[in-house]
Amino acid sequence: PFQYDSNAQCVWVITAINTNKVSSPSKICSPRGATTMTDGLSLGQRWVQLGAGEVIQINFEEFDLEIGYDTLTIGDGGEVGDPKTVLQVLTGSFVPDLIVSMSNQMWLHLQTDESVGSIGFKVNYKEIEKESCGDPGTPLYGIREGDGFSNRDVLRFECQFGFELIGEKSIICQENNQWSANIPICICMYQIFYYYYFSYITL
Ligand SMILES: [Ca+2]
Repeated sequence: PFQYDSNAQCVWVITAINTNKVSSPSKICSPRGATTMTDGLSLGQRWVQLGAGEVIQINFEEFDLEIGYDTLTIGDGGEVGDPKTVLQVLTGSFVPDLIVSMSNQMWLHLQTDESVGSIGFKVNYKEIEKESCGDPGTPLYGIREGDGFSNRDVLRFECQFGFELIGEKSIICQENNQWSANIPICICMYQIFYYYYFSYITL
């Protein structure tokens, strides 16, 4: 992770060039913090090996922006900032498991205000098959039923004995290549009280 700068405007565009290569993201940063931002992305970048993919999948290893004031907007295609193409506007520390574009391009736009930074974000990106939402993984201590990640595929989740499921029991891959929800989490019964307690005090 990196400490991002205040008053920064940064843009990255990720492009799937052909069936086995994703371009290095092009990036424009202004007015300050250019080098920092580049480092932020390159830290998490992963090159796609091979594949017949045509859309871009990203997932965040780390994410924390000053909630409500610093935002990362993610959009489909190459028209940076076009409101019609916005997929997600992220702030704070809650992020989707995966975000997938519908075209072969995805843009990321970081905007920060004049004060208070945070750790920033670390993102991995790769190319996946089109009309797919990508593999969201399986919850720790959980069991997943279903292994299709294409549009209209459904994944169902259960937790191992002694663990309680928090979140959605099933999720569907929507036509816009986004899962209908994050995968659930499985937590030990004893920890449930603390989970809700801490959720409460952090709100
Ligand atoms: Ca800020």
